[in-house]
Amino acid sequence: MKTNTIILVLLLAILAPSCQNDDDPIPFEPFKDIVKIMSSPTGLEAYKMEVYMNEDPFVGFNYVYVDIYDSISGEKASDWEVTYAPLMTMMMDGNIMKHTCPVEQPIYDTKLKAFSGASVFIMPTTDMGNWAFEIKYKNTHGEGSVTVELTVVEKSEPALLSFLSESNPDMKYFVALINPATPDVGVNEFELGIYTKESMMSFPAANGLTVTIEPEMPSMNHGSPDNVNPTGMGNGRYKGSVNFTMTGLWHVNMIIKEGTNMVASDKYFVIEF
Ligand SMILES: [Cu+2]
Repeated sequence: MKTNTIILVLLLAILAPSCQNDDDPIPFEPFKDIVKIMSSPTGLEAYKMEVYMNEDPFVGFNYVYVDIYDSISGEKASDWEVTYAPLMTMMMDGNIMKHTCPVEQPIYDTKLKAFSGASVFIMPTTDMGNWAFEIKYKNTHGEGSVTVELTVVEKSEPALLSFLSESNPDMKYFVALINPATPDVGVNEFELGIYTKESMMSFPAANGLTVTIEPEMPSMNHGSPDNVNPTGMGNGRYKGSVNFTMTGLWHVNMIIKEGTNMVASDKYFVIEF
């Protein structure tokens, strides 16, 4: 009996490589190199939750995908209400302090067949502070949450800039580089996420800003033609394009204004490929 089962499983694996196994009944593979962060029962009936990211969590804009499905029938919980609540607990001057970070609340993506949102981690995990990523869910049967501890690392070239507005020193801004995620020679999509800090628990998206970009190759003292300034798309996102005429180390200089007020005139992302 057991041998038959093993043979059957092997046969299924050979005949249908994408066939599901008991451990992972609904493979979620929207991207090639996606990272599975965790898998957990939700506590509601047979529903299981799986959390995925494009790469290990880093300081900057991280897409976070949540797949919730009935582990018996395979049915997706597409109509559930899902919210993300990241929280850092850190020691500061001998006191315990808690804060969140900018978040794009997830919506169900019918193409991915999973909830898709984002978390903009503003600090790395250290000995003095750690991130707990809580995923709250609600459906007609009840509600609850699953929390996953995340180790957030700083990238070698920062993917997030934080600074005070040049015209308003009470206003803190966070600018995340979303794209190009994989830069290449030629025209690349250039996308930013811009947020402010209202309080330790509120980091709203900053819409209505004017962003001007100018790429520069500092080692060779040249720029590039045909760049398109990013324009607001809502949710604090700004999309344009940047033209890298050769490989190497580039600075993408930015001027950010709110109306006539200067927010930043000397900030840039370093992109090397
Ligand atoms: Cu912190």
